[in-house]
Amino acid sequence: MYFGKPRAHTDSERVPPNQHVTKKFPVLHAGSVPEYPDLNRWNLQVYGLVDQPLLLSFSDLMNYPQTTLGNDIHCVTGWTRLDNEWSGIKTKIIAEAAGVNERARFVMLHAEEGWTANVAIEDFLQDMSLLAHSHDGQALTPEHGYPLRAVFPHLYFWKSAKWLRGIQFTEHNHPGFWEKNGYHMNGNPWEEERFSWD
Ligand SMILES: Nc1nc2c(c(=O)[nH]1)N[C@H]1C(S)=C(S)[C@@H](COP(=O)(O)O)O[C@H]1N2
Ligand SMILES: [Mo]
Repeated sequence: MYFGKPRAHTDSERVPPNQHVTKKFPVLHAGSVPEYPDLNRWNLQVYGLVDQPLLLSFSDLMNYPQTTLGNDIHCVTGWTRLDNEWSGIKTKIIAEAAGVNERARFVMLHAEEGWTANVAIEDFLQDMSLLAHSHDGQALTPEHGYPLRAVFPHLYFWKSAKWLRGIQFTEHNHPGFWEKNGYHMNGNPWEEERFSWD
């Protein structure tokens, strides 16, 4: 037997149960990849239980303080991609700008083609949660959500809506697209909240 090989240093404590690490960046979504020939016609709507609904252009967003954060992506289908770098605006900055009402307990993320994902307000406001326009130093590619996607590092990646167009603050928890199809309302990878019956 050969004992000389040092034990591999792993990132296993960063990998949630039943996930495997990949270096690839798979593309996963329902529907088609939207095209934006003119970014001036893109906007982001912030509405629902807020004092000041917002209609933000891309340059409005870029005028908010910018943050770059590292995180790990955990897809519910089983892959984990470590050490992603995202740049964008912290979600809590947008929530503050809109003056979120204290009755708001949930957030519905609205993407192109009516795709939605729901998150609890604590998850939305978490310090690491971002509205990201860049990944690993480059503008998002069309497949990965150009021009703007949500990033919730502590939840399964399906909650991280690509092609984000609306943020709606609500009192009650409504299921989004995958949640209506059996995915979990919360989606915490450390608790393996994959499906509604988990
Ligand atoms: N608008 C939109 N966002 C979406 C989805 C989608 O179908 N539509 N799929 C989600 C799922 S299931 C995953 S795993 C991630 C995949 O992101 P990626 O393609 O950048 O890896 O996007 C999430 N965001
Ligand atoms: Mo996914």
